[in-house]
Amino acid sequence: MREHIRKLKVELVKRGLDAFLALQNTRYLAGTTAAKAVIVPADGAPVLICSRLELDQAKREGWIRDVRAFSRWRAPLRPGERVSFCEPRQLLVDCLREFGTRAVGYDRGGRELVRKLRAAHAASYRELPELMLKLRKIKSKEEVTLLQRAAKIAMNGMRCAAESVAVGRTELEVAAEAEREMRIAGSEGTPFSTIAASGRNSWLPHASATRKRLKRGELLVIDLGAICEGYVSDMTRTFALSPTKKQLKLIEIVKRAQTSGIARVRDGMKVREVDRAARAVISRSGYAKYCPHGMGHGVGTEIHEPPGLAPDSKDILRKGMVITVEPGIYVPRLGGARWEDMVLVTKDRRKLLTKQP
Ligand SMILES: [Mn+2]
Repeated sequence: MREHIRKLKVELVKRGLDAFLALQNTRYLAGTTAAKAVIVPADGAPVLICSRLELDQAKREGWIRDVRAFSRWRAPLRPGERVSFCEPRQLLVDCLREFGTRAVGYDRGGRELVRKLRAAHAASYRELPELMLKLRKIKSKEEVTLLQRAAKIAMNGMRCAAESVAVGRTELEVAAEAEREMRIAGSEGTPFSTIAASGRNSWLPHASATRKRLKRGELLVIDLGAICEGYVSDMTRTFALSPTKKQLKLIEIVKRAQTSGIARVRDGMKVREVDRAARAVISRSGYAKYCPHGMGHGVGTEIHEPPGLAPDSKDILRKGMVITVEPGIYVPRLGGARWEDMVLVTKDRRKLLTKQP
């Protein structure tokens, strides 16, 4: 995915910057979690900065060839091991000087560091938190493949969770069954704490699993995801244990809302139209006041990425975006219900990466 660096270089030239300092989007640019920082010159080869501890990992996993390691203290080195004994900041300054940079962009979180860099290397530094997010919104073929793999694993996890749902089991047991399956299927971890929220927990949209046992007459929201080479998936289903008609109705509404939202997903569509279409179904059924969140979000190396699906979204869906559509209704005492799938925007419409069972 060296094309991530190519894409960034194009943006740098457009904005008249001669380098970008990434402190947050390091995995996206370098292909490894070992990078502490990545410097991408508009013209020239990128540099990966890492601690000595992670030098081998950075070289093995990443695609950036120029890897520079730091160690804050002096220590004996292995034959051939090249390490600068200094603060990481010093390595950054050396690189910026080497490139002769005069206009540097950087991503979120670098303010304090940049204040110090500025004192050591005079240049104009511009915080550009949106730049990397903008690049990340459109997924490459390779990224889609990884997201698809993560999505498939999530579907398997969900199937296992569904099979383990029974009165008397704890939420944690159900979550564990799903996670075990996903681990064995190749997931590197979970992008968030697996949610298995039953009864009174089900109407808390972000409750995670507890030791609470599942009981009759409860709704159970299971929200889970997998990670494949850093790319994550996200999927939610709602189960019912001897439900009332009203509870079943709740599930039916979120499913219908989701179908309505997904039907709007295509290249060129306003993101807020997808939100509106899903939300309208909930409003028509009288549950608008129990619907506190957006109808979905982008997914990539992070679980929540732009574009966010909300009534005030400014984004337009573009081919290559991967989003979730996840209407939810949370009614105290009755129960919570949410239905979530991942959708890829394609040239002609859409493709579901997770599917309705
Ligand atoms: Mn989600």
